[in-house]
Amino acid sequence: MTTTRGVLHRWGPVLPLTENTPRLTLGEGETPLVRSTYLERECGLDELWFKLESCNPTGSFKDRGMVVAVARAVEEGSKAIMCASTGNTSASAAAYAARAGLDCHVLVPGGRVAIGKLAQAVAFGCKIVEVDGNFDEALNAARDLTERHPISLVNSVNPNRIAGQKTAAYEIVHDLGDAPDFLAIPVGNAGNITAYWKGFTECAERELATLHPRMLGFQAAGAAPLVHGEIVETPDTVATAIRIGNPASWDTAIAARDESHGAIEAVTDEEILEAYRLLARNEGLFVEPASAAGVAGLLKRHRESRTEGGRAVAILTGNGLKDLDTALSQYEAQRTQADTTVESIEQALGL
Ligand code: AN7
Repeated sequence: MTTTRGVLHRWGPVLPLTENTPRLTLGEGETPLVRSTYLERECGLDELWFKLESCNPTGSFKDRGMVVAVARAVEEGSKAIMCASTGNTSASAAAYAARAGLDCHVLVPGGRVAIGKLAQAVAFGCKIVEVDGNFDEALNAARDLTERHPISLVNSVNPNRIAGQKTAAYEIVHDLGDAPDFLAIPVGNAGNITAYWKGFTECAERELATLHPRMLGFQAAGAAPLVHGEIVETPDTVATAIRIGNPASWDTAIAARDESHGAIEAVTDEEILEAYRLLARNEGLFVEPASAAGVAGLLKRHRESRTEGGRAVAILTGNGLKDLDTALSQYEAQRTQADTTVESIEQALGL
């Protein structure tokens, strides 16, 4: 039996599909929208909801767009796909390529991809090239390579990716009964903020929603080109997923900010890691560092007395299991050893 879940099945009418597009799926989309029990107050909001994009098949939001991009590549007769990636795009591309029987080539910045994401790409059997450069340089190379060879580029410069990712906005509107007042989202290559704004705009046009959310995008302080209005040549942040200095969707991200009367702001690595710990410890939500940037931004705005209540949705873009090095470096102090006697364990636990 084939599954009846998935982005193409549920959102086909709003996607660029034809009757010949294979209905590819790994069960992506329809991710939970979960109300905050703690951070809502800390952020000065009437309601805070988390969209758990970490629940997608490869553990990040990338699957929503990748399923559309790969299905269209198959339809067009493509035999291979390529992407540059800070990790999650490569994991997703590799999974859907494996599913569809395509070759997959990924270019990643050497030494700067979280180990879980690399492990996924390895498991799905794609060809991985670790380039001696950052994401932006790898994306330039991928653009050149896919012009020279019959390989489909599946970065978010491919409009099918944006189309697939916009379905998350439709799901939020469906689940809440309207658009929220604010959408908090981490920003790297800026495809996702572009996609959500497209989705919310369409929902308003189709009269599924009565309002447009204010888009609040957050970049890491060491990789904040959209905040400063200039390319960052050597981006750096603990949130390696968003270590991007020259976002491909620059103009559409700025348009989303301005049309929605929103903002794109920077959060420091310390602020990101604080939100990362609070999400896990106080909400039971283990996300990767980049995914905590949106929540870090909401916390910061409240501390600076720049919030006004209302209903917000924070997009938790990727799973904490992807970046175990960061997790273990944050939590080491809570681990103790004991032998197997009750007394020893009581002592270790302080009982
Ligand atoms: C967890 O995988 O760019 O602003 O190559 O993995 O749409 O780029 C990942 C980005 C946020 C930023 N959260 O989204 C890649 C890549 C997580 C991410 C972002 C990414 P965009």
